[in-house]
Amino acid sequence: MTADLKTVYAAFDQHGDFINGEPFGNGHINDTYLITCNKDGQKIKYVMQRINHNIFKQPEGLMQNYVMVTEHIRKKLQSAGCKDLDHNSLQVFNTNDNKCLYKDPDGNYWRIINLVDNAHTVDMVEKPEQAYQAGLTFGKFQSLLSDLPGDKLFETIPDFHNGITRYAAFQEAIEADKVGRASRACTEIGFLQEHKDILELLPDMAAKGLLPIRVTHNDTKINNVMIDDVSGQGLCAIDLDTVMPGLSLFDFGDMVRTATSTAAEDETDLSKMYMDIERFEALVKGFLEGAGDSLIPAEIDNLVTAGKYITLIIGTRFLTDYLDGDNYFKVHREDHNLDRCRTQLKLVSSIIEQEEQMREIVKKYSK
Ligand code: GN1
Ligand code: MG
Repeated sequence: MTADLKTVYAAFDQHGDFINGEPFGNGHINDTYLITCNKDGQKIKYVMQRINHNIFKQPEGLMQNYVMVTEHIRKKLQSAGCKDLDHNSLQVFNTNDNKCLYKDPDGNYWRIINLVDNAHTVDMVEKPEQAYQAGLTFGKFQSLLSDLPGDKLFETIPDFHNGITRYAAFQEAIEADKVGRASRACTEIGFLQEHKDILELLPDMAAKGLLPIRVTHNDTKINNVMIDDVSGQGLCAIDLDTVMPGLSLFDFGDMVRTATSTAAEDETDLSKMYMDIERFEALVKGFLEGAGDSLIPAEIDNLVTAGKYITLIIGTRFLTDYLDGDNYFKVHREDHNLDRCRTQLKLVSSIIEQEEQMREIVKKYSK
């Protein structure tokens, strides 16, 4: 889509004259732009996003969460003595009429947030230290929000990490076979059918009341962590669209998926994709350190399960979207979603193979 970024920007109560805007980041859902402005002779940058309202059906509720969570975090960082809030947290900017969201004449929803300066993201972990930093950052995120009651938050996508409903949608997609692709994905369909029980593990535990409902991020992939350019330290979690009531294990699971894996999510050479045990160790260490005493033993005991659970869910979602004709995730080539599904299934197999060792590591750090 070609949006008139300058006009959208003008709807916000902004600080600086618009210079230009360019596509930014690798998100699969929203359209993200980096806006450069001139403020008193200095160049400043913001992140401007068009929220995909086909997927996030109630952008107002989503933004209520966004503001509540960012303000809560900023207040806590401030009282803990943080000197540079803009470098360590996100902030939502208001429109000229004092709203956190702008609806353009075509019905698109826009927001502007700060760009965390002197920082970057990575799409893949290159060394265990980055897995440690990701774990630490999302662990702290968990702990910073542990006193925010989950019921205050709006559910931006109901049943987002519900393996049972995700599997049902997958079954429907096979039966409908809308675009005639099912025959090209027989192996993957078979794998999912065989491993269906994994998708029931966390819902079963949650239904028994064994796991607390918290405020969780729900999209803790590695490129949603800002990393300081100089120190390499994790600064803050970004992409807060799916922050809502959930299980801490969803967040840890999605980190296992993206911070311990050795290849890109859409790698076609599957021999490159596996769960790296050194990165897993660094991730566990970071997450438990960051979360402090906010986790209960049942959560810690299920960290490994969470890894295979979320990875299988994302694999299921990629395959479902492939079978449906690529309506959900942005794709950049034919069979992109099938390729993505394959890496996830390979990763699930790799986690299953190493489960015992992984459990030993969790034990070592949870003492
Ligand atoms: C989507 O947009 P992005 O890249 O942050 C998706 C996540 C998936 C991820 C897979 C709202 O996240 O759930 O894990 O793609 N977000 C939504 O890369 O569905
Ligand atoms: Mg996202």
